[in-house]
Amino acid sequence: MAAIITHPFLAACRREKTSYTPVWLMRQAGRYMEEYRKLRTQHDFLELCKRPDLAAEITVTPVERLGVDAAILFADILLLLEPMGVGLEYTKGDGPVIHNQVSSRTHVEQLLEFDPQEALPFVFEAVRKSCAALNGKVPLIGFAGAPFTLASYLIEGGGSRNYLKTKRLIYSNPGAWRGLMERLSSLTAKYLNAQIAAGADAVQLFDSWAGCLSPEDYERFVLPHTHATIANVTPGVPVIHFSTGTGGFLNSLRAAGGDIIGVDWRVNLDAAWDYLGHDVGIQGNLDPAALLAPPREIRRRVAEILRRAGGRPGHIFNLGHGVLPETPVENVIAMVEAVHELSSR
Ligand code: 1CP
Repeated sequence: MAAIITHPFLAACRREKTSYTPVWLMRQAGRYMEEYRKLRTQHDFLELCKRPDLAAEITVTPVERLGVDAAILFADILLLLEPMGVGLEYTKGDGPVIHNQVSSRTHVEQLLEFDPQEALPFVFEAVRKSCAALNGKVPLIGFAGAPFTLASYLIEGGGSRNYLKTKRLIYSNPGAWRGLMERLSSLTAKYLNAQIAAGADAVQLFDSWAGCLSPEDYERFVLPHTHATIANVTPGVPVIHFSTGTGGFLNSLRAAGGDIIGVDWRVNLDAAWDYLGHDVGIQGNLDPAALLAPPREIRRRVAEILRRAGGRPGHIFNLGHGVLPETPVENVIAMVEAVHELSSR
């Protein structure tokens, strides 16, 4: 246990000095990895999520293969939506689909109530199995979707380009929107706390699509609900609050909470950190596409981000979004090595 407490990832979450900058990658367990693609030929995605033995294996493999400083649970943000009775499906090539979309207050009221602990036992078993397999080598990050990003999937029925259905509901039916966000906010906090109770050492909240909003809309319609989620996370457990495309309202992301704010590559890391204030940590922010470049160029870009972080405590190196399926695994390894080597102090 002592090894975990002093691990660089958790020290960085607390903005303590570390001997090098810790690094992990969003989607480090995914399709760019041969081991994962092989498992996927035998099992569909939801089956992998619901088999704790396989989910734990997928969680641990990248830690061994890449030398990263944290593991992230293999699961998906949309698993929490399935017990609401909305009909979740992962279709080949097209990503996730929600069959019964939400477009009115009646729909919000029809969403089934449940306790995450009882409805998603396989997630918590995967956390326990992952922790056992990691055996204190690196911490385990649990995660959930933030209320806005989850709501957008419920309303759009999948990914979206412009989030028009979501915005229409916000603008034309603010009561239904508030009801939906309150439900998602309390559910998400319970879900994260159950992952923590099962052994997760830190949690990340993914607000992947918040960047489609104006600063004013984020502040009025999202911030209070994300704030409520984060405020209800078990005290003392680090929270990473991640989003993309939100460089124009990082102050509001900060106000919503989190020990570490995750930023993408559309903003320079030093400018983002100045904007956030140096009394909060930062995670990021290499463009995932940079991992398609030759290793020498990857190293140059890693050095540039470390220079912008300025050796200040509280930087966790990551991509600005998930690893792309086209990424060569050797390039990921080169990135992790470059971060460790160039940040050693
Ligand atoms: O094998 C496959 O075809 C499934 C691909 C896949 C994988 C590997 C999906 C479907 N989800 C995942 C795992 C996953 N999802 C993890 C595992 C841990 C890791 O290694 O990081 C995590 C943290 C997520 C989180 C997630 N799911 C997010 C937030 C992060 C992000 O990328 O912004 C989102 C938006 C989802 C929804 C989702 N699930 C799957 C896909 C392809 C998507 C995105 C679809 C879209 O663009 O709307």
